[in-house]
Amino acid sequence: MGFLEGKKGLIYGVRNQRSIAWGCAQSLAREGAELALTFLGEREEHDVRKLSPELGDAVKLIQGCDLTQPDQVEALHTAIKESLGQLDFVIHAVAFAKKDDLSNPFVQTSADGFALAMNVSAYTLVAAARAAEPLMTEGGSILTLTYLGADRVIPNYNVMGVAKAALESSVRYLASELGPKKIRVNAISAGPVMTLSARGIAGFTGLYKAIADVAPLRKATDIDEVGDTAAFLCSNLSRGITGETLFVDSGYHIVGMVTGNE
Ligand code: IMJ
Repeated sequence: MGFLEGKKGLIYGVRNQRSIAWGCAQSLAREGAELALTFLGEREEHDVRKLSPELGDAVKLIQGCDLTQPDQVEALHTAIKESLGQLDFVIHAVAFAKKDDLSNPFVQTSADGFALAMNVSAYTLVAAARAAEPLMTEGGSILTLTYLGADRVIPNYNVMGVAKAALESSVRYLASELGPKKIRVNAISAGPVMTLSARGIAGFTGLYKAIADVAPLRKATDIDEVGDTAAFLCSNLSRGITGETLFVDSGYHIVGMVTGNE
């Protein structure tokens, strides 16, 4: 019997089979959880509906939801109440910045580009938590995805780094407020993964390969590694952990200097 048997959760951010959210969905389904999945547009709906049968009968609801649209968030939670009844966990794997803002110098970031990245990549966690709270009647676990670029300067990450810093801080404020209701809020800081969100980023392939040379575990991060940690953080096994950012990155973030003799 899986350690998430009887648990019900919502996952935002499955785009295709490479998505980190898909790695999470697979691990959670394997451990016995029932799931609701969301999609953004028509192309995404097609892909999510094609993928979900791979999870057997774990997926109970697939519905469109743009987290920046309050009416869509409300409609989603009405549907979840009908199909799942309650929520034990929510996984937020959502981010967006304008492509130009991930290649131009950071100092050139426009007010619009800054606000867009913040709204989609950080504020949507607050919106997701607010909507989920009334359905988390027996406590719950809220999880988001972040990246080292929140703390350190990573080439081209730019405004996304600022948004991820806001996201990680939001995790702490939400954890503090929702803790008394036995709702935990945490983040996984994943190492670079070859997803749609990473492809086409200038210099990404070089950076991705470099990780395998210098990270303590000498390998790039896979979505199943992130998924298994997500399953742990969504389960009772992690009941003492909240407000935390947990790195799933082969240990890359502890490395202080690389000499070339590794
Ligand atoms: C993204 C940009 C620059 C460097 C990057 C990344 N590195 C990594 C990523 C080193 C690992 C991927 N990442 C952690 C992200 O959070 C990506 C967010 C993202 C990606 C895109 C690409 C397409 C687009 N907008 C985007 N917005 C956010 O138009």
